Amino acid sequence: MLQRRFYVTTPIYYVNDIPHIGHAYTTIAVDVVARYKKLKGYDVLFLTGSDEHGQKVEESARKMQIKPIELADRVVDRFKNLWEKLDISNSDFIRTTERRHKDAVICLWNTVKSKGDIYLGTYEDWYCKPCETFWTEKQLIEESCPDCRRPVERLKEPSYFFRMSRYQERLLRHINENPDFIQPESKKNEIINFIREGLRDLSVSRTSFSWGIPVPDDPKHVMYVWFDALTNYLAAVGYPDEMPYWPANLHIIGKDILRFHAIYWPTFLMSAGLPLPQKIFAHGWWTVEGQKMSKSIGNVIDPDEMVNRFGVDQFRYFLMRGVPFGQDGDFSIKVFIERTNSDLANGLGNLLSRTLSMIEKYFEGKIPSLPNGPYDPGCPIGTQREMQLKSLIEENTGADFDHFMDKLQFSNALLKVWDVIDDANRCIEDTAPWVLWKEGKTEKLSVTLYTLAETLRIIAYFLYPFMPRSMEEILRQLGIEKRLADTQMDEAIRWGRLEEGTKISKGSPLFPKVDRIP
Ligand code: ME8
Repeated sequence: MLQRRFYVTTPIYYVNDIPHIGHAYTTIAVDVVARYKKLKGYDVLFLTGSDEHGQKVEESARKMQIKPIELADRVVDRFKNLWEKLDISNSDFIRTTERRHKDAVICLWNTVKSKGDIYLGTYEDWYCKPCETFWTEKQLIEESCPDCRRPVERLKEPSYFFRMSRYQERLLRHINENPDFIQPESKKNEIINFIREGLRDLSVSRTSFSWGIPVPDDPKHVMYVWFDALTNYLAAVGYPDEMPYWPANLHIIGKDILRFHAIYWPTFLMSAGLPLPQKIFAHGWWTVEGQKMSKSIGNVIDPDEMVNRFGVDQFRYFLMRGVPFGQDGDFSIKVFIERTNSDLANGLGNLLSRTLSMIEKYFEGKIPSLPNGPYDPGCPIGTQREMQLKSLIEENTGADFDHFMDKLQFSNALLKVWDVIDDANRCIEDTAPWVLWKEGKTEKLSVTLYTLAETLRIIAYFLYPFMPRSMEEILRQLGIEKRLADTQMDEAIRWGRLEEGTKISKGSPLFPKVDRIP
């Protein structure tokens, strides 16, 4: 059977900044989606990469007295190392300085030009160098860039233009006819309003610097970085050759770059006669302890350091659970530690260690058997409490969980799983296995512990996209050899798959409690 494909991307990151929490956030979110879709049986292509051209990179390199490509090489190494450290499962990493990318960009340019959509004119407007963006007088805020509030400069130069205005009505129609195309809803409305104000033709070349892809037949011009950068999504899937993975199912980006993805990109694609991506999702921004994150304030959160201090899954979990995806949020170490302790150390970690300790103590470290009919309402040994937990897991990990994952409501999906974890911990209190042991009620005790162990096994599948390393470890401690990464979940999560007699292998605590800031 042909596997269903799923193509998901991160933005490609600029190489004149070092990786921070913003980069980690987008990339972890895409990793969660990619791992989830893979568990669901999709053939997933997960693309990330680096955006290496442009005036900013050229200038940063000049200041450092190195070539732009040397700067890019260094920063790309840092990104790649970080992705490894964060257990990012990308299938490809595209660099805009690679041949395959440049060829694709040139081809897209020529195609758009052949449609009559590129012409030579003169550009004059306000330009924000740090954002690589032109602004009209009207858009400026207090004479500064409306995005970053830094000073802008007046630029006038010959420039090629893309006839974006031609696509205004078609784009609006597409957005209206495809309600999921731009998400979340509030961001979609911003884009609709922006388009309604009128799309101007877009300047797509520069003559004021040279670090970029030269315009075919007019090498004084290099292409505008966004024309260059956006094309990465096509280049990686083989454009202009056959592209089985195109159109992309999902571009996840930060809210600051939605306009480029939801207006420029679709109009380029329309001009080239290519199908549009299915969904563009813009996530919110993190502030840090209530303040904007910035190098000058010195409050930039370094993901590398977070992993060293607290652990990779603790960091991944917090970013996905802390704030509803799509909204802005505040990053505070105090809240991070509180959540790590409550949800991971006391919640999930405790459930695992208590369950496995009791299996060690009462059943010589082997998964106990299930007597006949333990989950029938009339079971003579009385297992209503265990039945209740089993029903909850079936309810909470069914359609609702999938719905939340498909809508990228990660924190809601996690809440569903935590309902089960909390109930499982309560089930231990309610059934008091230590009393059953003392009273010699072994049959009943085996139902309780089987139910808890099976709950843990199933939970591991649902949390795997978020915390892959720890969930592999849970399965290992439960004595299961198969790796989650190689499994499809729909079959595996059926209740009762955990085999009686499996030898468990308890390890050290999965999520140690954080007593103080390390
Ligand atoms: O924009 N909180 O690259 P970039 C959350 N090269 N997210 C944040 C953040 C914060 N405080 N700060 C930054 C580019 N981000 C282009 C993309 S794609 C064809 C080209 C996010 O390195 C930001 O929203 O500036 C963006 O998604 C990414 O980190 C930074 O991308």
